[in-house]
Amino acid sequence: MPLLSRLAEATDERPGAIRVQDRSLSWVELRRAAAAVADDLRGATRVAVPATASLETVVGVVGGLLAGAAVVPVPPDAGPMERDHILRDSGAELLLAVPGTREADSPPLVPLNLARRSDTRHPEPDPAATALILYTSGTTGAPKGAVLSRRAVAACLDGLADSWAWTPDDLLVHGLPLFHVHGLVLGVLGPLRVGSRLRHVGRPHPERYAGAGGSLYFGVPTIWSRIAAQPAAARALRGARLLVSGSAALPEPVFTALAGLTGHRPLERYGMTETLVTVSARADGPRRPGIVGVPLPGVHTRVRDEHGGPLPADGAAMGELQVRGGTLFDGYLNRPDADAATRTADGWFRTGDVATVDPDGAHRIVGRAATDLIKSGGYRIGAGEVEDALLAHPGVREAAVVGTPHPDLGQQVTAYVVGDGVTEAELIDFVARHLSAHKRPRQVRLVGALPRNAMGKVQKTLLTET
Ligand code: MCA
Ligand code: AMP
Repeated sequence: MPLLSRLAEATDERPGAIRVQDRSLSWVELRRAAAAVADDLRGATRVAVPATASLETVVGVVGGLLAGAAVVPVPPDAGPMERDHILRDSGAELLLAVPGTREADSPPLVPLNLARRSDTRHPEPDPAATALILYTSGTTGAPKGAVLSRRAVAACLDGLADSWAWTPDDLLVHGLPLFHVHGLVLGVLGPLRVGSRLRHVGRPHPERYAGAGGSLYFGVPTIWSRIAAQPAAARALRGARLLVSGSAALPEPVFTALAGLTGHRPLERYGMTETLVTVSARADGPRRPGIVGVPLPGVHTRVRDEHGGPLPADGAAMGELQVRGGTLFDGYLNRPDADAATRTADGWFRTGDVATVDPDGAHRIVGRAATDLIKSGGYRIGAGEVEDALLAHPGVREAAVVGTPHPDLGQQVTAYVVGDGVTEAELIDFVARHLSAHKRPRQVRLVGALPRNAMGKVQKTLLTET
């Protein structure tokens, strides 16, 4: 079934089906508003959308998809360095002008007016066409654009609908950012494909989740941990059907607290920007702390040792998780070198995550192979990108960035800096202005020297031991 065929055929005029904060559209209104955007985009192959948590973003993204363009969401707080990179690297020909769009150095703007309507029927693009280019951090350098086809997005959402028994009767609630797989693919395109209603609460504050009356809730572990810390908000979720956690490991104490307060054992699932969601617990299956479930329909996984040899599914042998199947991306835009590094000779994608598999097929993510990818609040942050941003400050001579444990965020970005007359606050602010604010170090430790080995390479493990 084509990616947006349910929306394209929609006749449901009931108000409030797709709501972001305090504004909403019916299914038919969304189809007609998005078709008006698509009319303006005809012929464009790549369109950038400033991805604020707003109804404009929903209409802009859907309009781009109806037009058959590849949509490039731009994080709304991306500093100039990151924004310019995304716009230039993606080759976006147009930028949808939602309120707050900055106009300097951007492709031509197309105004986005939610009041417009069109009944144009846009022809369905080839399923192999690109739906989204999502920028994601690697261990070094600027973020890379992961090219995701319409077919891959549809395969992932159909797999999740099956796994979670997600139906048009559901009301999905979340407050996730709309420039990543979690909030945008699962959290916006999911309801549109399944036919369920959506309520995006703007920011993921516990009281907003509590007041939303949903059946299906999405959150990253930081959000679930904050909800568990507010028992009244957590108890308000008792009427829900399914609480889903992903993007980072859900700590066992949070799992247990949520289960006690809400009466629901949270359901964990695992994914990556490059692979979409590949492994998930099932609504009708067991939900155990630390277990991210079983491969979605059409997805295959295997665990390999450091020499590429097979490891048994005995719940103990740890190795790199590798995946293949219909949800995988088509590659990194303009980066064949990076592509080659992530594929095995026999065509499997190397996730870089370390996993075990139980005899019954249940997967457990036990860590990451590389320490230079940090997960903070569910955001993936490359140490190298933050180091480059710090080194652009004239008072910074050397910088090494690591992830350190944080009770709320899972990991926090911690920077070790050798500098001349700089302060911690000044450097945190400097990074927040140049990159997305969530990439800023939460702590900067000013040191006299960085520990290096005989080759001159920074020994990051020694930093975190001090
Ligand atoms: C703070 N802010 C600043 C500064 N300090 N702005 C400028 N300069 C500064 N020095 C601002 C921020 O812009 C933000 O503004 C506000 O302060 C707080 O930001 P932050 O620190 O990020 O908030 P937080 O409360 O600590 O965030 C926790 C969070 C967030 C809500 C859990 O981390 C989050 O939304 N995480 C979700 C990540 C996610 O969706 N990941 C999915 C990728 P403002 O309030 O205006 O924003 S993973 C994925 O897609 C895969 C496939 C998967 O498996 O799901
Ligand atoms: P991103 O590309 O931002 O989606 O980040 C993907 C990474 O998030 C994966 O490679 C994992 O390291 C991590 N991740 C996602 N879901 C989970 C989960 N349920 N448990 C543990 N780690 C996860």
